[in-house]
Amino acid sequence: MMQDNCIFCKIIAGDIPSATVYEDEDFKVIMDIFPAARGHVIVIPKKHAANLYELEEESASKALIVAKKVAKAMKAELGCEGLNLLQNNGEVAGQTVDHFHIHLIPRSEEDTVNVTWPQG
Ligand code: D5M
Repeated sequence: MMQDNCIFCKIIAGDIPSATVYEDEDFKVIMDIFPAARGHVIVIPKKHAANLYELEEESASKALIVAKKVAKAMKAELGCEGLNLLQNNGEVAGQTVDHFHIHLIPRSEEDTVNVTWPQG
């Protein structure tokens, strides 16, 4: 279940510390160490899957349920006006940690987050 040399597996095992904001049997939500905005967190399934392609369907659906639960709490606590969900797959897409995760990035009028999308 745990993948050798996977930093998120080590966090889930408690071998590396993290600032946990939510945890249940299958998921852990932690503060991102390189936040794009104040309150940026990542939703991590406890069972290792490198990316969306490898993720089991049950984990995929639960990941969004957890993301929604945390998003609502973030809106209430941080008072953010909006939120980006970001999920990278593969180095070319910006994935740096090969353990599936969803970024939740709170947004406000004042922030300077640079979320770029391909322009048509
Ligand atoms: O996002 C990987 C994210 O994982 C990136 O925003 C930094 C974050 N990260 C890396 N190591 C840690 C630790 N130890 N704690 C918390 N957050 C961490 P990606 O979509 O793969 O680029």
